[in-house]
Amino acid sequence: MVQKHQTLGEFIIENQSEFAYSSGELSRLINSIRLAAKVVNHEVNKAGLVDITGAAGETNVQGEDQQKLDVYANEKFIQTLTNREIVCGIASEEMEDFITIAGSKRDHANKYVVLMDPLDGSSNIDVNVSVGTIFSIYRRVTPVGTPVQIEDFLQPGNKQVAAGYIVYGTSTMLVYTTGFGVNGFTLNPALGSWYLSHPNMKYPQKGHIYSVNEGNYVHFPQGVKDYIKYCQEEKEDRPYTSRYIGSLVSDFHRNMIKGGIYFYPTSSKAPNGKLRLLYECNPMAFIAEQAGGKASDGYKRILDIEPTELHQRVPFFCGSRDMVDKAEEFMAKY
Ligand code: AHM
Ligand code: MG
Repeated sequence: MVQKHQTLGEFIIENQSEFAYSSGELSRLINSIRLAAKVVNHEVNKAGLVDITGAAGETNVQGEDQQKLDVYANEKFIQTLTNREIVCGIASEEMEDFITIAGSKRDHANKYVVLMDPLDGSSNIDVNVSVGTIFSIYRRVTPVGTPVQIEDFLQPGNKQVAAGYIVYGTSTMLVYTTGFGVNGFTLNPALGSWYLSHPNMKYPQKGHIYSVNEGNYVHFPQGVKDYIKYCQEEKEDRPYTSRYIGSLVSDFHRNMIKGGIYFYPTSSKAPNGKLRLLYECNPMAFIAEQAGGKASDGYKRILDIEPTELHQRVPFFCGSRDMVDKAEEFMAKY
């Protein structure tokens, strides 16, 4: 039974036993993420003021360097996770290489690694449109007590122990899964508390929204072109509605609630697609499956892809099960 006005803190304590290897460490890790998210949210909400205090990359009136929001978000998440001594390594879309966190005792005793896209939807940052943060958590595969290695990060998505996103939208929400369904929490900015507003989120099996950057149409493979034409055809419950924000987190969030498909396919300009497997596709795929949806590269399950490099890109089709099935059907024809 969902308690009225349950906070994220209460929810974490109540559900701790469900977490894999429940030593409380993963709970503390989620706690740190919710803290960093609040700090970043505060800064994102002030983003419009940058215009009057000096643009990113410039010096403001106090003589301080203005930071780009994505760099700021990256620093805040890393700082929070490092200070609280919870993880042994972090990889981020913002950094070329992963970082190793030895801890103050320098014993590399922590067992989780975090991979993240600290501020996704970069083209929307300066124009007051929703952006998001995406995170993905794995248990390390190398022995505790030694520095993390690249193989701790290059694990297939099906090994994730938790994943989530924060959407900085009309309200700020944190949505996450530890493999026992998906729950969404809304921030009350006055109190700084997250409340369980969307318990047990589920994709409608069938949706009516398709989200893709159609400006790239001429560069898409034939299967994608045909699927787009199918979405636009006047037949049965079609044409579908087209909605594309250009922030994966926001497009995904809307589609999960209303029913829809998001896709960023390969194109002649981007032969592997644009989105990153480790920071964007795997966490979103884990959440999608936990919400009864589906995530594919057009042919096979995203979560089963064996990663070969940190910044690997893959085509991404994600959303209501029936819609992703249909898109795969079109892809399989070529
Ligand atoms: P980013 O990590 O540089 O922000 O890129 C990822 C974003 C997604 O959030 C979004 O869905 C997509 O890129 C939009 O790309 P495009 O402008 O090519 O449609
Ligand atoms: Mg991104």
